[in-house]
Amino acid sequence: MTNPINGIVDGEVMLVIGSNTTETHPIIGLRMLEAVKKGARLIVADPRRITLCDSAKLWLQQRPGTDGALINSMCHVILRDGLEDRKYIGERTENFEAFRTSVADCTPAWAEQITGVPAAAIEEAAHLFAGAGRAGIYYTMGITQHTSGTDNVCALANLALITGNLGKEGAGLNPLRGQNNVQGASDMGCNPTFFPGYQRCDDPAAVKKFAGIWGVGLSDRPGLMATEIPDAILDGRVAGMWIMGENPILSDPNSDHVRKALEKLEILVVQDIFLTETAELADVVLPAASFAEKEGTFTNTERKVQRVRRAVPPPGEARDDLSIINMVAARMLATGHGHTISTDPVFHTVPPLAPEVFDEITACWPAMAGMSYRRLEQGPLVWPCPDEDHPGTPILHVGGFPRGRALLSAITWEGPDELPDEEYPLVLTTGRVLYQYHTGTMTRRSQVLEDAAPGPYVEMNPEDAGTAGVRDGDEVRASSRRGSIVLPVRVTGRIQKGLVFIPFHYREAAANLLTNDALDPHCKIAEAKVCAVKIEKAVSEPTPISLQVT
Ligand SMILES: Nc1nc2c(c(=O)[nH]1)N[C@H]1C(S)=C(S)[C@@H](COP(=O)(O)OP(=O)(O)OC[C@H]3O[C@@H](n4cnc5c(=O)[nH]c(N)nc54)[C@H](O)[C@@H]3O)O[C@H]1N2
Ligand SMILES: Nc1nc2c(c(=O)[nH]1)N[C@H]1C(S)=C(S)[C@@H](COP(=O)(O)OP(=O)(O)OC[C@H]3O[C@@H](n4cnc5c(=O)[nH]c(N)nc54)[C@H](O)[C@@H]3O)O[C@H]1N2
Ligand SMILES: [Mo]
Repeated sequence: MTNPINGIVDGEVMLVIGSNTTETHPIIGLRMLEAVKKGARLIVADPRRITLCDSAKLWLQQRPGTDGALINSMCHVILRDGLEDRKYIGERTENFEAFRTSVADCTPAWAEQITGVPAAAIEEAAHLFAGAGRAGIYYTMGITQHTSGTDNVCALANLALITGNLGKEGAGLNPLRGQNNVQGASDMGCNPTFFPGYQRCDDPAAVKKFAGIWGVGLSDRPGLMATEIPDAILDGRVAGMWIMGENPILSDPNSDHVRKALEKLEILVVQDIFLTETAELADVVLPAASFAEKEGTFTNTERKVQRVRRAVPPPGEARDDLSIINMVAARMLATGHGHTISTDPVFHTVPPLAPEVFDEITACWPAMAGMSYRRLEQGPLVWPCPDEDHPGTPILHVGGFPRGRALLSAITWEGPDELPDEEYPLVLTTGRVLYQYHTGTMTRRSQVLEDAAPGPYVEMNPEDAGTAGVRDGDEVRASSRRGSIVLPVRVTGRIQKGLVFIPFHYREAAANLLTNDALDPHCKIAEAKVCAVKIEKAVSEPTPISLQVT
């Protein structure tokens, strides 16, 4: 997020697009509702009638995968009606003319054809957004999990920029990050293109810097994205994997393909706090400790770095992730396989502990250089925090951008990879419910949560249910080109005609057996939010009659 969570209440207008905030970020959702109570106007753009729609001034119900057209059209209206912030555009952005040309034909009438949102509603949204002194954008997976995910984010950045909403309170461009420490993981370089702190691994200066710090030779070639690995295994480019804290058998699109790939690996190591579906395939399982059983820091969605303290010891043989990595590294050194890891003599005698790792982070990345455990004991700090006296930076881009001027991008809308046809007439979108977390390895162990959200279902519009000849509560078979599952149907007007929704939490009807693994060409995220499916009444298998002769 460019802006802090507490600042949400200072906004005049909020555009929540592709984020079911009250279910997936309930605390942030509460702040949004508080802002509405204080008079802020809320625009929700979501194909489903999510709970936030009840508090919205305007609900744009676009067809899935059409956000690029919707946002470009809002920008078109803003420029057409002269509502843009000319001073901000002139002083702080570049590439305006190319951008203007790119949205010149994106009229509301054109966008209505693509998105299904009435042209008048697009005009109203554009006027509301551009008319506010402080307008914030909040987006999540409804925007990013598409083959056009990167373009969608760039389009939203354009909208924030031409209205001058980056670098001030109660505004900003705010991706709501999913896990407690996913921001920290990105910051630390859990991405094949970057060293820690977004320093590119193909930048010779960065390679030299990190080779110096770590005392090893480093490749300057970006690695593979997680979503590219299944194909790389199947065509022989990857032979071994060490998976920490992920359950891709259930969480990666096109699960059948993922399973085939993982089964082909020469060696699979899985490090998890539970024996997951993925761990069941592993040659070696390393039992890890949970967040409450270890030391360290987490960086939350607003870039706030906070201390995590061990509250209880890990059970049985479980160890915290850092200790496991240290133990494997020590064994590699002891058995002479250590040539690819650090030559730092200290490493051989004293494996790093969480505070030393933190010191290394602050030495590697200028944006955290001013942080220390000592300062964090006094309270959290928000990066960038470049020196010891720096108070941290809750709002990014006040007065300037790291690259100087912000780049407006010319985005042309392209539709999803797989569209409905005669055989698969419906669009499937997948996502979450309040009471379950992803593949359920953690939440499905809680009886309270299971009671609240006990099983899979598919949400379907009454008209589509009529066409398919199914009634609320019936067991149906949902099939795509990649797989099929059986689950009960929930008939509801919450979802638009032509679209069905399945939460991906449930192994007994795993939504990812159906989803499309087509990737965004830039960031390689899979299109989990759109694929073509059909829904039929499930025909129960006849119970086999035993002909045993006694
Ligand atoms: N309870 C709970 N909370 C969670 C999680 C969880 O598993 N359970 N997971 C966490 C994680 S890691 C993440 S990333 C976040 C995800 O948080 P969200 O992105 O909010 O969750 P989703 O349910 O995946 O999808 C959000 C919305 O996108 C809409 N949508 C679908 N297709 C489109 C489209 O084409 N365009 C637009 N604009 N919207 C579309 C859906 O209707 C849905 O309302 O949640 C985090 N919080
Ligand atoms: N169809 C569809 N698929 C999706 C999505 C979608 O919207 N639709 N969303 C995608 C998104 S945004 C996400 S983030 C992914 C999530 O996908 P995953 O990350 O694969 O899902 P989780 O179930 O959260 O798995 C996390 C694992 O980490 C383990 N774990 C927890 N704490 C620790 C720890 O401290 N150490 C270790 N070693 N392990 C730990 C848990 O037991 C669990 O098995 O799913 C993606 N897949
Ligand atoms: Mo996520």
